Amino acid sequence: MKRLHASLTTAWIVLLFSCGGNTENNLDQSSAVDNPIAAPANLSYTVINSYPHDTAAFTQGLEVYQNNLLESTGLFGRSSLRRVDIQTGRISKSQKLDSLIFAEGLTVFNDTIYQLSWENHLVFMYAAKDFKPIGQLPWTGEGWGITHDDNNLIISEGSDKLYFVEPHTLKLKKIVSVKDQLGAVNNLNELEFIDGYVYANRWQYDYILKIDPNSGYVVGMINLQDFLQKNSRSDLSYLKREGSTAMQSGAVLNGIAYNKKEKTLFITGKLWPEIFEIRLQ
Ligand SMILES: [Ca+2]
Repeated sequence: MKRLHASLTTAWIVLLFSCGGNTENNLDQSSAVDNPIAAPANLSYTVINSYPHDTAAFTQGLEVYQNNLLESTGLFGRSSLRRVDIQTGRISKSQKLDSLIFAEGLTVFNDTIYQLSWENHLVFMYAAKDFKPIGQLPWTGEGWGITHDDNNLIISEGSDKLYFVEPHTLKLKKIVSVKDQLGAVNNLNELEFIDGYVYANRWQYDYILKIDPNSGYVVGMINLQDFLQKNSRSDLSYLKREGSTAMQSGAVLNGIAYNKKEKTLFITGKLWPEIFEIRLQ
């Protein structure tokens, strides 16, 4: 067992500076002053474990189901639905998708798996116990991430919007715009619903957002930048040997799964060699 501790002290403003290049966050000071939203709290965490992860898995969706991880992997010709043993990373069940489908996020609602596709405008449904296909539903926009609350599926599409939809029909019930003290927060990706809040990966950023699903305000942020630079980032050197870089390969932080029993989060990234288990403090 690898026990590591990461206590985060990096100020929000430092993160914005280091991320840079995001025009939506480059608002001038007067706009920020007019904006009534408080800056997100920096959420401290402890890394309590790391487990092996298939470096061929372009992780798009991750969720705990009956003591296993369910994972959706993307890319054309490599998209799949998997059941993965948490401790060993062993894939106990895997189903390949048609090579023309680029799979995205995944969630389980009432024992039905919902798996998004990126630009195929389809949501695939399977029985969670055996991956038996149940059907598919049309989705007009792009599919990036998906989770659910007690009544709705919640879908992201790479913008600042969260779509709350009825699970059986995907009928739109409401749209929530996500924002922080500097304005709209776009590129929302993989999602996880935990204790009344939506947690979201943001594409190409090394942090996870905690979003109030009623207001859309970002109320907290798990900054994984320092920790990942020290750990998984260096392990991505295997990509270099294959003539690629993490950025060229799209090997970014993506994948959040809540372990209700232990109140911990499993987090990983596309093509990453590890899944980390963290506990929020
Ligand atoms: Ca998830």
